[in-house]
Amino acid sequence: RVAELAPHGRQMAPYACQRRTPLLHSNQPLTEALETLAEEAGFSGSEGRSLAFTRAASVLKALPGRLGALEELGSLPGIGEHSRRVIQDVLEDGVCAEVERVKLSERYRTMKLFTKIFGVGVRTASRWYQEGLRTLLDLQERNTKLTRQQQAGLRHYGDLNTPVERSEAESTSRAVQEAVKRFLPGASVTLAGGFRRGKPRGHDVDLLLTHPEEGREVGLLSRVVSWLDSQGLILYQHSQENSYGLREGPEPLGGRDVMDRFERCFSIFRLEAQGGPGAPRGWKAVRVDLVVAPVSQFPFALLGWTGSRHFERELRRFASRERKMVLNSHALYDTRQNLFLPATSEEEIFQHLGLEYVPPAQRNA
Ligand code: DGT
Ligand code: MG
Repeated sequence: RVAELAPHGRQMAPYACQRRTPLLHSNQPLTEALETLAEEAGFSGSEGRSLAFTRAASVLKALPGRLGALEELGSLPGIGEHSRRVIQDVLEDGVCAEVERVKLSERYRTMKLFTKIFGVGVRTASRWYQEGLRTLLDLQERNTKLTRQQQAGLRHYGDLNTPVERSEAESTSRAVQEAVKRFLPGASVTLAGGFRRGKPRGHDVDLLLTHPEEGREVGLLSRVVSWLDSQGLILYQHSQENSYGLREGPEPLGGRDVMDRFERCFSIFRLEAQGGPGAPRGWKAVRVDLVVAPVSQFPFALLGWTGSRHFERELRRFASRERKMVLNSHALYDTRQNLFLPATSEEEIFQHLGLEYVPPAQRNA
């Protein structure tokens, strides 16, 4: 049974970064149910519970075939009592009553509506819900105080919640590439995020900029963004300066959702429509993240920005628990030897960690 279930005929490894997780898998109804509960737990501030459901879903995504019976769960790691019940319900009835209740609940639906606004996180959405706000119209009519980012998010709500197609991600990348070429020939633009993992569509376009000569990338981003702006390509942007390396030693980059310190631009592009007769108008708003990495940090940035989020979280957890190393999107630090472990490729980072290399298409944990 175990041999039949586990990839490569081995028992399934406990960390997602030790497994291969393809984009398409055979347990969609189960993972959808578990991920709904993970999302709902996140909305309630129960990070631990959310993580437990996410872990269970991730294990099922790595199975080579459809889970037929509850007994097959026996050999799998990380599936708790609650997840097991959900799986049993879906296997037996096709749906899980608890999940259906959540999906219909006013709180879940409102939280989903609000957190889909660019710039609105769980805390803000939760506060609005408690104040009795329920719709996007409520936000406008009650003059809710919004940041500039949230205003842009609301203005382009429809577009930003329409998936970005791969062709759109590629034309965005080309536009940025052209701008980059004007100011710094030799610099590169790399499409990361879900598209690098092979997803056909996504919620945004994640682009990494670097130059083979360390230091040459400094100052590039503001020039590129100004130029794109002058061409009418930018509907919104706010930039953040590089703040890495201001202190010596490893930076654990605390916070719940580990942010990095690269020079970075959060933006909304005005993308010319790809044509097609059904196109309602000539352009579409698309979320774009531009991140600049010095070449010595580039492999870490690439690994960190390719995702999935769960794969990244598991990599960091593996590094810290199993190897006493601190991994982030800038560097890998060995706390036993008190030194940074440099890398010129993602493969080398996996080697430092003593992990088998997992190609991007298999990081859909
Ligand atoms: P989607 O929803 O289709 O865009 O899917 P992804 O996988 O592209 O998700 P996204 O764009 O939210 O994030 C891509 C990866 O980049 C993810 O593994 C986490 C990472 N990432 C996103 N934001 C940050 C950040 O602020 N700092 C760091 N270090 N990583 C981030
Ligand atoms: Mg993305």
